[in-house]
Amino acid sequence: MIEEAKISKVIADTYYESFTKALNSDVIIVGAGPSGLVAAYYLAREGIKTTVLERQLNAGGGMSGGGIMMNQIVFQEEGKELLEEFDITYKEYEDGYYTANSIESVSALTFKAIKAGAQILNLMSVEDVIIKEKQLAGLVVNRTVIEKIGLHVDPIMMESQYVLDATGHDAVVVNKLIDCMGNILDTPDGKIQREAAMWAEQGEKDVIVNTREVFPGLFVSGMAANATFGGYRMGPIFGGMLLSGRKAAIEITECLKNK
Ligand code: 48H
Repeated sequence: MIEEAKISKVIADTYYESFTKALNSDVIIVGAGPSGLVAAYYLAREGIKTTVLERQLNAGGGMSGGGIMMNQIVFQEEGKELLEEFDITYKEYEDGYYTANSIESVSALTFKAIKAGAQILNLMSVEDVIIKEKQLAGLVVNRTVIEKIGLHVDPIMMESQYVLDATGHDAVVVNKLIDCMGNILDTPDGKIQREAAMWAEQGEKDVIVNTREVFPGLFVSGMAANATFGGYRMGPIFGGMLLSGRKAAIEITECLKNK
């Protein structure tokens, strides 16, 4: 016999069991776009307790929509090994230009991150940072719907050893950090630099260089890294995003090992 209230109880019990576990993570990744999902996969694969907080209903960030809603995306030579790692079907269009379906790409990244052990909590919006003794110690989180409607409902707090800002163009966590701590970044004026104009080739290089720790406990990846350090944008080519996520995971794993 199927009981209606039992269906609800199953959902509430199992959701809150995993939600409670996520309150203390090794790493919280903010944003389930391509760089965040790739980082989640590589971290979780190492047995690192990884939580991804995503504001939207679905994972994928800016990857799902391809270029102006044509759901194909482009990868360059350097991105090919990650297409293979994630088992994404791709075609070589011309020398050095590979293409894949954006929906399949997002699905593969999401599936592999979860299967590796990462937990993705969707409809969760990061609204503030926890800073203790000049170290990022966690995040302040609210339900997206509460944020959107503008209800006066207090958030909750989640702690982690490291946070990865993978929020794309908005670099939400870095911006919050600066609001709280002033202009403390390793940039000429200590401020966030904002991303530069379109230059795909340079932007793809910049995003790798700019992926790094920006404050004790806080790393940046993907477009958040280029927004932080003034890197160029690159349009719907995604090799750099995937490589950036992997670099962030490798560096965070190293830091956790050395703690
Ligand atoms: C929780 C949040 C919050 C918040 C935002 O934009 P993304 O796809 O990020 P990346 O950096 O992995 O990929 C960038 C790529 O999609 C892109 O935009 C490119 C290549 N642009 C080039 C160009 O020229 O424009 O994903 C970020 C994710 C999204 O899903 C957001 O919903 C989420 O972060 N997010 N999640 N709390 N406060 N803010």
